[in-house]
Amino acid sequence: MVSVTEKILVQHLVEDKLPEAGDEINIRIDQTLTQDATGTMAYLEFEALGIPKVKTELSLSYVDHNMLQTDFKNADDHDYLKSVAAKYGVYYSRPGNGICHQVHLERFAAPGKTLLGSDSHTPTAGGIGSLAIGAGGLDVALAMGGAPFILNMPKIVGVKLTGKLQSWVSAKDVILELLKMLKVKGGVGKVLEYFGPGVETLSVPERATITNMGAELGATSSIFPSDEQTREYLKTQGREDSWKELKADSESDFSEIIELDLSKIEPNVAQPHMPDQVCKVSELEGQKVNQVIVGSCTNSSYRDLMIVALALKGKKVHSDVSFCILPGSRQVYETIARNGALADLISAGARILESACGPCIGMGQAPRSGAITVRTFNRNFKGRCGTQDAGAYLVSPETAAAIALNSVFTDPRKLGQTPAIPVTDLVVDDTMIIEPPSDGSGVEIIRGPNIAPLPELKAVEDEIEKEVLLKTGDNVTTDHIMPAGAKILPLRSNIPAISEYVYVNVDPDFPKRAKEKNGGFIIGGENYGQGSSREHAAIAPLYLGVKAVLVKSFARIHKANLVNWGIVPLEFEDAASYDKIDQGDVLTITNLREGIKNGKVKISNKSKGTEFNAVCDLGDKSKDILLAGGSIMYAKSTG
Ligand code: MIC
Ligand code: SF4
Repeated sequence: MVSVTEKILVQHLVEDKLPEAGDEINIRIDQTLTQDATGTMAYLEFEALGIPKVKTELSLSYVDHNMLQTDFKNADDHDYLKSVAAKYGVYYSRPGNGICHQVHLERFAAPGKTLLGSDSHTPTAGGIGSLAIGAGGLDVALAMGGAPFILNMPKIVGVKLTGKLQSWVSAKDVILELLKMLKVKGGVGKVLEYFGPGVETLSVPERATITNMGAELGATSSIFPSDEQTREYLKTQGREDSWKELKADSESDFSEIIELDLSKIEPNVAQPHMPDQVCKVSELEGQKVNQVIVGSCTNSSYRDLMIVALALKGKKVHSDVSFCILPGSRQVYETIARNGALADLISAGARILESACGPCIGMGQAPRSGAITVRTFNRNFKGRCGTQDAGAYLVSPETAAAIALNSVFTDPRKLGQTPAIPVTDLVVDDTMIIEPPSDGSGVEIIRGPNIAPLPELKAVEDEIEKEVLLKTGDNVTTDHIMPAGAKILPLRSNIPAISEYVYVNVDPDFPKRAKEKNGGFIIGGENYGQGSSREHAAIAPLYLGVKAVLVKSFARIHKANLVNWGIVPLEFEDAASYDKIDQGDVLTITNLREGIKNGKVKISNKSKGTEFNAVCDLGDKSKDILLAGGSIMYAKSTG
């Protein structure tokens, strides 16, 4: 036992022996978090479990995504979340208190704890030495009910950091460098554990920027050791008592080691439309930019906003740029308001938005047609910003500041001497977090008219003969499958309504066709379902009748979501079979249940007169869950 990851796992494993990479494992979850866009579904599911109170050490419900209140829907959902939290013993972080990952890092995350969150960027808390994993809402609901979380034992990859970052280069450039090396599926089935002498040069918020974007690598989680930097951070939060030291014993047992010399890293930028399309900022030097936004769970800490404020102090944002700022939490917001940095930002011409996800999830600030928009966020998938033909780029706060001043891509090292970030007392005030009553049984749950029942769930059928409804390529994201944005997100608690938007930006006829054909198959390439944890990318296709998804490979969370909702996840045994299927082909599967149990399914392509095999690569418990028709059906059948 050597790594931090293994040390935490050993303390939380339900099994009594340390598993091999790839084995199905069950881990106890200490803390859970939900956010509003996935939370409404997660709490509806929790209610369906019939458990009177959460069984975790700590569960939190954050409201940060569905913040624009253009009609009653989002506000109704906020009240549902508030009442359901009080009833079941969940802390409720009110709208305006900040982005779940930022607030959780500040106020609750702790070294050595396991955290499961219904958001793919939950590993942000790995910056403080917590083993934090993103999952679908149903998995989080089950964990709140005290069930262990099932996952395949990841490989533990060591990332050895040496050296020290240059001036104007920051943590975002580090993770972009890794994305350039490993690409968006490079972390699948792995935990990235950081170690080495470079670690102590990074503060906890900087580490959290790196672990946050491990999600873009597809990693199960990312984690830093807990050291003096961690203790220092916890002290600023008045939580030093949560500190304990956690470090890897030796580097010899990592399954693989990646070395990164921090001093060699230059300012990086991810180009449209994938976070791994990384080049140096200097390579784009001089190209025109229309919009710059600083914020999101990746880059909105006190440190990040201060560096921007200091870079802009006494200067003006270029007149061709729309420049927005979103402080990651009310703590950050109030601290920069009190120390004057907010005034410097306002004076420079920044548009200040509330502490929330906002433009990161297309909830406002969509750029103009054909715009070049530069953001400190983590995802730049096509159309995610709300404007289909905009080109979205991802950068560090330093680079964002340099571009805002010049309206063209600018290497921030041209900004001159790096300003020192003043050490300020952070404003610690938890009054926007509502503690649940010790007995919530009398609390009445408030339900708006936008809350619709879950779709009908059925055990997996033994024979399926259906059409291929859609054939997609590699790296399809959950934003493709189930888009977000200001118009669609308010429908997250209404599956029939949201299902009308499945795949609309890829093929606007998909929902209509799926219903007309009475359901069918989806064919995909590598890394299918990467990105968000949204289980709506499984539930809404299920509602439209999708029975199985057949791909070259899956992203972890989406595959688990398919199982949880009884859609069969299949992978081509021979990737070449992918080329021999077309949209509209009729596929037949007989003995599907037996095939799932054996892990191998024979499929006939009736239209082409061919046959091929697919693999159903799941652990035994996951197979039982799938066969039952998903986790809810499984929970009912096992009492
Ligand atoms: C995202 O960044 O895509 C989201 C919105 O935070 C999602 C969750 C969701 O779809 O609600 C995520 O990353 O899991
Ligand atoms: Fe919110 Fe964006 Fe972070 Fe998702 S990635 S949690 S939308 S800030």
